[in-house]
Amino acid sequence: MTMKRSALALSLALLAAPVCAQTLLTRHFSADPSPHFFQGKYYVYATDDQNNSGEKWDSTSWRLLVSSDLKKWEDKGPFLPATVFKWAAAGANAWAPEALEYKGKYYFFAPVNQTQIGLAVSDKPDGPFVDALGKPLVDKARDANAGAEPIDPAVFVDKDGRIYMYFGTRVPKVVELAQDLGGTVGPIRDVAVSGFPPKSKPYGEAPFLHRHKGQYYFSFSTGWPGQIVYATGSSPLGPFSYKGVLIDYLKISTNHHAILEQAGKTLLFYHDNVLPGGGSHKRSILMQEIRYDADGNMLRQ
Ligand code: FUB
Repeated sequence: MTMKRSALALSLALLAAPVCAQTLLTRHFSADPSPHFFQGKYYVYATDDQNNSGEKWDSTSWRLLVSSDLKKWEDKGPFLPATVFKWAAAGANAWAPEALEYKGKYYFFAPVNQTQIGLAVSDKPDGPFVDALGKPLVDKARDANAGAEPIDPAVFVDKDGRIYMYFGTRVPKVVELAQDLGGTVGPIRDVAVSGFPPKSKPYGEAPFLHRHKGQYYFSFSTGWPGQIVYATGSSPLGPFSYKGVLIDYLKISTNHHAILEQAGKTLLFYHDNVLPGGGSHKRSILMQEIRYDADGNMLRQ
């Protein structure tokens, strides 16, 4: 596909943009960002759209981007193949990942083949990672209420130390994780969200949970295409009340974001179609600083 001059100008502007504007992290296609601050550096774990067929999300490895200052990003390329999980089907797709620093180790939550979520572990944020369990952490064929697609894991550690993993399409799911991360604890539950305005689609995918000033924010995509919307509540398990739109519809089929609060800043990471040759299967990761108003509403501008 030939790049239009306006798209080229946008891409170049994005690459040179300061932190408070939109920043493009890499010129390699990547999507579904999971941003973290580990050992004094920023790490973004991602779906590797650079190496998919362009027709499907069929890449088989995850991609890693690293920065010291949020301005210059090193693209470490595909850093972990889905074959790290011996139980995964041959050629299993590697989709939207998550990471967690926990008790001196680095954990990588990895949806494979839209049916299972694996857990890998490493002593360092950039690996090498090994399978932590020798079996899936969540398995559609094994676990009750795992939903249509156990994908898009997002992990939240609450102030009482309990660990929750959100995931799923069409119906948002949450399950508590064991304190040694050796498995799940209790049932997989549905997450209740109410108060959608009449024109909004319901929950689609890409759940994310964070806490700000004592309030829990549950944000997610409303589907294909979808908006990133957010809802708030007083417990990490919900119920949540719809509050508003964080990212409007994009001109591609998916919308997927994550929020990192670090050094007094709230950073929104997401993907869009901004590079030449881009599209629904060739996405690019962007970052933008956002803020809250006095009532705790999330503001993008
Ligand atoms: O990248 C594959 C899938 O597209 C993700 O799992 C979804 O969240 C959507 O972004």
